[in-house]
Amino acid sequence: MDPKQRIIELVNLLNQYSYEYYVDDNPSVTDLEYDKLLRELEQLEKENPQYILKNSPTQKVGAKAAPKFEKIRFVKPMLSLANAFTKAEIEEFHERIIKEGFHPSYVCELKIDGIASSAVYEKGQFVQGATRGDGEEGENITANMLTIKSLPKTINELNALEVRGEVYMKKSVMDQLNSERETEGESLFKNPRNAAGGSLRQLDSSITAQRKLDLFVYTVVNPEKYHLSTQMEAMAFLIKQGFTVNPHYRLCQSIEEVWDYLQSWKDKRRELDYETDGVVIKVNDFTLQEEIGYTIKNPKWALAYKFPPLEVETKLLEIVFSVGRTGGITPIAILEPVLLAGSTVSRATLNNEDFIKERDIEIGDYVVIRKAAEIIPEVIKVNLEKRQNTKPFVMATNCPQCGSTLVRAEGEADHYCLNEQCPGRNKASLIYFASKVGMNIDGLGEKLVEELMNRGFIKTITDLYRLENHREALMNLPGMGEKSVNNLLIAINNSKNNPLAKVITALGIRLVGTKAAKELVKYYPNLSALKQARLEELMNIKDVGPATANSLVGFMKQNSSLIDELISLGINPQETKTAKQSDILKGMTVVLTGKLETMTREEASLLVEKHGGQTAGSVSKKTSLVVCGSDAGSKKTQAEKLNVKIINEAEFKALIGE
Ligand code: 3BA
Repeated sequence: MDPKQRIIELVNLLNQYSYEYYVDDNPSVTDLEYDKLLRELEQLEKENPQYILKNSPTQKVGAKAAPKFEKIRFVKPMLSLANAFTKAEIEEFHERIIKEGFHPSYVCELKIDGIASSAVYEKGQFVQGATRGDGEEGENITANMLTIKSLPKTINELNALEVRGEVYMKKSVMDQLNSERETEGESLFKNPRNAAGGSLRQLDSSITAQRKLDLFVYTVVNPEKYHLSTQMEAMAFLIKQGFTVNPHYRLCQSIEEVWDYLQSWKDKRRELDYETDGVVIKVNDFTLQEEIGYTIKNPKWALAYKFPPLEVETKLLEIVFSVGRTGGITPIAILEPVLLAGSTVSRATLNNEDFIKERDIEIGDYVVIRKAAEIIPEVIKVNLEKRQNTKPFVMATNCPQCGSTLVRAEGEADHYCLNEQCPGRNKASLIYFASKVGMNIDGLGEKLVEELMNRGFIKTITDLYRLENHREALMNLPGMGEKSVNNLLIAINNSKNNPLAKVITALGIRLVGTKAAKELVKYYPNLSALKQARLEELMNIKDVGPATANSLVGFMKQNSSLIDELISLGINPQETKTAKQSDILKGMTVVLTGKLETMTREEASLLVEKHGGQTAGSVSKKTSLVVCGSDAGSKKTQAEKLNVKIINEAEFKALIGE
């Protein structure tokens, strides 16, 4: 291709990727791929300097900052790091320094895969937080940084101080959030870096607070002001001020020692509870750093060594379709088995039809798969250079399990099987029902559910509680002795004692996960009550939006006899802490106003309904009662004028017997 054309193409691609990376926190290519293209561009520009474009990524530091936050111009720009992938590149880096007559010692630090950020202190107080943005201008995220527990809000140093480091999310925290998000039907975080970036760029900092972010600090800006002359001293100073620095930094006297350090972390890094993508190597002495100097973008005294990624290429043999409990269809890649991050992988998700089409993936292609933290492996892209004799992908038109026609609603990415009796859906529902988030039935995993279904012992969840009748036959199943059958039946029987919230979750109602179930049991003491829940009632509950309310009501209507059957089989937990129900407000119209202390307005209005009343938004002659919280305004005045009875929150609670 003509170099001018290719340069334009590369600049556009790289700019798009860096936007995805910095702004969306949702990169579509790997760092490795990005770096490869960047090197190609650098080479072409070197050979054809007349074609260097103004917006080329080689001409600026990083990408543009996102628009939502106030911009902050850094006093000293936040530079970026030159990358190295091989031992030769590390030796080259060292040689260049030696050639200029320097003989440095190096500090090695684990490279935390997070979001580079800055924190400014004045008179010992944290006053400003910012992300790196494009390195010249960052985003003001002070409110969000305040939610980070490991960021000290006050320090002993009273001179103005700016420190820089990496905001990150622990792997364990992301896994916890993802398992919650999964049960709530929300999209999952791809990796801790995306999760940290997305959480840090929330306009509502109460959301950031829920994400439990952390921070490792590694830079003191203007260290001479604090009489610091080396990186080792700077780290000690940071620790003394109460910052968290990553504890695994090490002073190395030679480049061989640096290499040993890198090797020692290559595998060990998997055991850490945070993601690292490499090691940063820095000249220890600050005076020496300045003498070695900078390029436009990078300090010449530092280098980022990147670990080999947790991604591999393998052949896509076939695409099959799996059916989820809500009927969602997921294309699954059947792969030539490969070792990835310590385990053999032969299946990976392809998410949905568009995902495959956008990436131009065909059957027989070589594809790159990735395992991010604990999530199921995912196909991320195709290697078109190796394409040979492939077959195009065709989306299924019928359910692979029951054959019914699949539908894809407008604006949705997923195809659905709508057959309530679909054995595939039933199987997925049963597996979910027995799983840890559901009824937590020990010993009843995917394999056994499948076996029991195939042999006709169970069709739906209620059949589990009748397995007792097949005790003898079960003992004849391959691999099942008397003891394991006993244990299974005991575990199934014990599951009847699960609290109501777990039973609700186990039902696998779309959008009703652990969180919503816990909310629901506050108002509905048992399954029968939940069966009769009304749409308007449900929509008043915190964490239950209109879509969830609709899904729940729809489920109860469709599965009315299933619920009755569960109850008659003894799965009928009672919630004792549920709000009471009465007719005490029957026929009354209640207006709520002002700020309530022990409940939200929504919860109060739900209580009114539970006790037979209805709520209204404004006070009129028809109003029976006004409940006034603090700072009540015009509604209280209006009530006084119309002589409507006014009570406070405590009186309201006494009235309904709470
Ligand atoms: N050290 C990232 N840059 C780092 C100060 C220099 C630097 C990093 C580092 C430039 C890490 C580039 C963005 C930036 C502060 C500029 C580290 C890590 N050192 N340990 C040498 O753990 N990810 N990143 N951050 N200034």
